[in-house]
Amino acid sequence: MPIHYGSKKLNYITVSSTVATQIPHAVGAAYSMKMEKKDACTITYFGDGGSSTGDFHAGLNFSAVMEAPVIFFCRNNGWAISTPINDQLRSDGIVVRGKGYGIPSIRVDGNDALAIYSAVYEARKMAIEKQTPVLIEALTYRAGHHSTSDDSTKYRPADEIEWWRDGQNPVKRFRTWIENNGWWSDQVESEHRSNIRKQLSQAIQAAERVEKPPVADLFSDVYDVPPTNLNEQEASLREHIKKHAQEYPSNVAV
Ligand SMILES: Cc1ncc(C[n+]2csc(CCOP(=O)(O)OP(=O)(O)O)c2C)c(N)n1
Repeated sequence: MPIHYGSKKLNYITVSSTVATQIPHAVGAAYSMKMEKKDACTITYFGDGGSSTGDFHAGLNFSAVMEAPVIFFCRNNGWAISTPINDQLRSDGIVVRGKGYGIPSIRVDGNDALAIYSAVYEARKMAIEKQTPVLIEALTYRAGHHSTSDDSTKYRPADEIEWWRDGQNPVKRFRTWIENNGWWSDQVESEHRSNIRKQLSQAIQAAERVEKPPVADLFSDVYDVPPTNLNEQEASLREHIKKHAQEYPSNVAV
């Protein structure tokens, strides 16, 4: 999916759509860093919905007992798609759950960029120096829909969304702060925006010039020996492409 990017170079692991599976992964990776005595920790992000899964509890307990240097970053935005937080838990948010497992835990204003920066900075220091997991609960609100197939006005009032989107907007708040400190102005912003727009349009043009990958790539990279149903699907797709060759680029059938 579009947000499932990753980068080996930047130590950024792709998440999967299965909610919260990244939590035990992060704990395992942190535990291996501990065993290798690396000067590093892992950080994993999830929503309040993620904290309602078994993987969350298993991950927190394992990390506490094994003293793994991992930061659990929970964005509590009040909603797991259309399920409000009150239908998910009766504890005082997520932060108390960390304490229950014996993990240093902190709650921060999730719409305050500087508060988030200093919480994560301190958590990283603590995780590495003290070899401990740390939980951060960022209190915020999901001002957008959950996804393009969700219409959140069906289950919450539009003026509530507007109140958060406008006055509590974290970008707006941070902008006010840098503007008041003399580091930003309308002129700087307009230059910045036109620069970024130029970079984006160049990147889009470059991406559009890249040839589509060959069909074979759809069927490789998962199985060592592809099962018969996959072979049948590949044969059927190739038959379809042959029949409608004019609709596909010439390299696609490779
Ligand atoms: C294990 C699992 N159960 C259910 C789903 C369906 N699902 C997709 S997103 C989601 C809610 C996630 O909540 P949260 O992380 O709070 O995301 P937000 O609504 O804030 O974007 C659910 C239940 C899933 N993808 N994986």
